[in-house]
Amino acid sequence: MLAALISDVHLVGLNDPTQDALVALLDGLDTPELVILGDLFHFWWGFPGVIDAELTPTIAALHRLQRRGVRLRFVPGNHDFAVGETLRSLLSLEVSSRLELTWGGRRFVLVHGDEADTSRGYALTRWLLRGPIFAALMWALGPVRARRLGLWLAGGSRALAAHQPKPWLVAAQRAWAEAEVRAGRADVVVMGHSHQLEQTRLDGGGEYINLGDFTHDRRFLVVQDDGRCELRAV
Ligand SMILES: [Mn+2]
Repeated sequence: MLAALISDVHLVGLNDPTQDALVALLDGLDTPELVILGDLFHFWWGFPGVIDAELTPTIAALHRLQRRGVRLRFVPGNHDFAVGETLRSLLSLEVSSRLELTWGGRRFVLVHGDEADTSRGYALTRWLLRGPIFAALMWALGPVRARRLGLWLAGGSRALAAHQPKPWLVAAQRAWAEAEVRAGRADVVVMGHSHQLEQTRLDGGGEYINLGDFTHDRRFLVVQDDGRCELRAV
């Protein structure tokens, strides 16, 4: 096995059984690489040197992985886009919004998946949340109140439980993957974000995989030595 991939865990806190499941998965992982494709955290705004106490089991588990020699990479999602620097300083992992890797002779393009959402409303939200005004607000609030506001904006854990994949987004993501394959940039495109678990053979020999929603599906992807991809249950 060459790598494990996971996304959309949407960790909330210590009382979240998803965090226990994730830590168990990480501690049992026997791949040389782990790639996290965003929204590992339901909301975390990174403040230098500050670890969100509610998320310490996950950080500790990632640290144990790293000590075992597992290479970690993180593609930020739309819920944890501001935590890359903090993770990088805590874990010295690679942070990138798009990864292009070759495993077993197959070329992989790895993204969070919100780049497929070209709707106006999303573009505006993304622009606002990633802009200097929201950042200034977060800094003014400090870690505790930033967490409270962020989780409220993210919809809390109850909204997450009721979350249904949007059919138009699922279609847009598949089309985005097809375009990458058609342009000759990828043999396999993997993403998350829509929470719609999927593994599809594309016309022209490509493959599209969506990692779904770890909260419900409890799946992760394993890339075998020959580049074959296998969605596994925890
Ligand atoms: Mn997302």
